Amino acid sequence: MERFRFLTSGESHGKCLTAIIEGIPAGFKIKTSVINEDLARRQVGYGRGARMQIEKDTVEIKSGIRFGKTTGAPICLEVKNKDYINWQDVMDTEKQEYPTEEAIRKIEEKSFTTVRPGHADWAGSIKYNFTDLRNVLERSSARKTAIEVAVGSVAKQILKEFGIVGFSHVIQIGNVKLDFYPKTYTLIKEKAEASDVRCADELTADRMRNAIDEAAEAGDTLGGKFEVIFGNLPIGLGSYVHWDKALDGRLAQAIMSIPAVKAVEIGAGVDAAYLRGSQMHDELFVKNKRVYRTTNNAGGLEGGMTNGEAIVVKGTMKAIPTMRKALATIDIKDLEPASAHFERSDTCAVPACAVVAEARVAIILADALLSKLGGDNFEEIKKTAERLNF
Ligand code: EPS
Repeated sequence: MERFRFLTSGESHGKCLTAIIEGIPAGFKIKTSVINEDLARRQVGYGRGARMQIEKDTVEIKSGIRFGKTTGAPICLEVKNKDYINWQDVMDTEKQEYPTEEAIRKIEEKSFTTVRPGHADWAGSIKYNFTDLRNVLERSSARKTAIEVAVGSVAKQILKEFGIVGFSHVIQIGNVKLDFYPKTYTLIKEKAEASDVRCADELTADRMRNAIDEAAEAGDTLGGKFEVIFGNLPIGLGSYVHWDKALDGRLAQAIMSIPAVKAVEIGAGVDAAYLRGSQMHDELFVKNKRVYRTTNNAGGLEGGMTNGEAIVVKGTMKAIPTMRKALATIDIKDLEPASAHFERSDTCAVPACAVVAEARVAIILADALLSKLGGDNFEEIKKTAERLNF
């Protein structure tokens, strides 16, 4: 990341999740209420577990913003974990010399040694030399995506100043696929936003909910596919000159590293294998000196650069590995066969994952845009954008 850098910290049941964003120029309007709307969007979703009833994620901006505008200083964001109140003894950051019997009981109750297949438990315990898998669970949990959505919301507010907007929607849950797409992006966005499975077709959404119910009843979990689309991008973000500057590669990394994501596609994606060159490539036409295309199989990216079409990225999320139906596994304390750990979980988190992916795409795009435009303050950057006809 050249311009929009950030780090997060925080455990799933710790006090809070925190992010520090660095590189944001001065003078950008950032609204807390807009960040909170995005946080709420991540929490919605048919099939989510009991934790979402406990949390009502809201952000506190701790620094870097004064009277609603960025100052050019690092921005610190915090989302408190409401559930922490129930975990204070277990997640204590100090060594308790004389913990109460009650505290010892709670710590023991929450420690576990039976690996969840598909989660970070096994490799994490070996890598960090843990005997209590709680240490792996706490940071590997997808809970941390809450603060990432807050960071993404800052990125989206910056992009919006340049007319760049995007959305996400769910195109598959389990074996239920969205076959009927509303005609325009505006319609897809509106319908997905109103749906608790983020699906733009009501009948498909019903079938998705049924699939989630069936999986829940069986103590099982479901994965699926989502799509993120951003439009109105200037041509030439990213580059072909080095592999780490290719915007398609950067977007793939950003989506692939979301917990439980197993595949990323851009434009035609895996279907590109079946398409001949004459079918795959988006021909260019011109009318009144305006260049246009009638297809977008490239998903808005050619040669690792934006080409002026909408960016279309798909992600595939596997079914959540924390599940009621216990899978065969091992116990790390004696390497004996065991049943996997389960406390509570989501049956399906694909709608939430779509919102997280939207945030990740926004962060990469904001970084690419700010890197291209340079400058230290909003007025300066806006002038450059106008000069370049963005
Ligand atoms: C999550 C919070 C977690 C899980 C989920 C994501 O809450 P808890 O562990 O307290 O139930 O609901 O994380 C996972 C399922 C996982 O496997 O990491 C959240 O806020 O998104």
